[in-house]
Amino acid sequence: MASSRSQDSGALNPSARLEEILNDKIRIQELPDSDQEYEDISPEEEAHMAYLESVKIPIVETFRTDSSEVQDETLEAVLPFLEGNPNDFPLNEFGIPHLQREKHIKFLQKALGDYPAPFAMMDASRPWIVYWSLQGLSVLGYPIHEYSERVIHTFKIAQHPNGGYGGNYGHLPHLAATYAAVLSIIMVSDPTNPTTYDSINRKNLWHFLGQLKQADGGFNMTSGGEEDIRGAYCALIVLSLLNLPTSLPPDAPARQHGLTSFLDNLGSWIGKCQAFDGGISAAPGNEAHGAYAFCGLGALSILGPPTETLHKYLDMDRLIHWLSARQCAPEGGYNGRTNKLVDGCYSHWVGGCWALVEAGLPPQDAQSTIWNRDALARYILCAAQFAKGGLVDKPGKRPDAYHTCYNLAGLSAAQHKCTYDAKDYVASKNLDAAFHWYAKGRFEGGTKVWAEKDEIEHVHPVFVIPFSKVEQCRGYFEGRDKEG
Ligand code: FPP
Ligand code: K
Ligand code: ZN
Repeated sequence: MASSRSQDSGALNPSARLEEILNDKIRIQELPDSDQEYEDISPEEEAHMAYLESVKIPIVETFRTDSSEVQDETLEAVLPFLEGNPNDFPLNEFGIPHLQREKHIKFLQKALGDYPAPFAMMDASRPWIVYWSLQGLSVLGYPIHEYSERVIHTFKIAQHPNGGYGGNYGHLPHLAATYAAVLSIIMVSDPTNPTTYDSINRKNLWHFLGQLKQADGGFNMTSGGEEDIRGAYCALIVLSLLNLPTSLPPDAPARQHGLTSFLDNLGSWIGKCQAFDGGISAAPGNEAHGAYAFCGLGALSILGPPTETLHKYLDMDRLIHWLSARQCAPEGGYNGRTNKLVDGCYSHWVGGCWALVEAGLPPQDAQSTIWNRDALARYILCAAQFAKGGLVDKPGKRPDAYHTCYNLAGLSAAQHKCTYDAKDYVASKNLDAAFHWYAKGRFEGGTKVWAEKDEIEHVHPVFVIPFSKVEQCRGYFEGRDKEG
């Protein structure tokens, strides 16, 4: 069915249109005036229009700043995609573009291919590109085992002789590269072929992490590098997934300050990253940012059950208030910080916080939610899909593996229900907390936005890889460590 939404787009030039919206002269979605057009509108499309109407610019600030200028430009770029269908994507029964699954798969396959010479400067990000692409392909349901040999080879040479991973051969090891490398290896690994898991030198990795632990509880990103909350999250991810001992290696500098465990002072250090406004920042005293909120919540969800750790170290009321304020209206997607612009990658960095936050709240009705999943899905499907494949920050931007991975992770979070079961947690077991999440199928509340065939795979809310890969990896190393 040709939707009225596509017919309406471009009727006004965007800036004139925005002017009128700002002056409250017109409804965001004009209803068509001929009977013929009315017949074309399903109840679901009407609901979509009602949504656009309900979220039209809430407060107009008359004082102009650089921030208000770019915000207006962003609305001009985004609104035509929410109201119409400038990419001419096939629309679902709710009048919203279908997920362009095949195109996104092709885009990510290409992202795993060769790059022209100017991309040499991206070499330090090689592990990230591999991780984003493999995770994006997995969530789209594409079987990634064909990449396993290449992945193992890539990380065999990027593994530093003293432990940890750098971007490529000869690079110094870095915690972000190590995080992305370990997740990539785990995603293509399979317990029936242990050589993939065993390509990780866990003992050297443990020593590398020991060099990064700081006396105040946090982690440096690299030896002598910056200490920030990414370090806490990345370190806990690899410690827990690979079942590494939490005791500090004998040569760890933090031992000279009386610390004996990777976990010493860590929860309270993360707590100090909570800013005055309730958000979480990279390090104590900095500006709160959504990506760091995810790192903080993820780290605390590994340190212990979120039912205990979130309230112990964070003011959750203030954090929830801050996270809620990141969802932009009428865009529907998230921004990363106060007074900044909607961006598809925050679909995960902020959208992915909710599963963790909800796990720490008293049990609620399975179909209720404290965030607007529909609005996020609308932004992703309408505004973040690039015509030729891949997903973007916002309309007008080029797609990349990073925005493709994290838009899709956010879409998955919006589509699915997942719960935490604290009763299976064993405090005496090594970093056991993050292994008690359960995928509970489709989220059925809210209004319909995506077609059934556009439902994508579950993503583990803490590790951000497929659930099955989390279980297989931890199970493999637990078994191995029992053998001694
Ligand atoms: C600001 O960029 C972005 C940041 C300050 C943080 C970015 C960090 C991450 C995306 C991920 C960290 C997580 C791990 C696991 C390493 P900007 O000013 O360009 O964007 P903005 O205007 O949207 O804030
Ligand atoms: K951004
Ligand atoms: Zn982004």
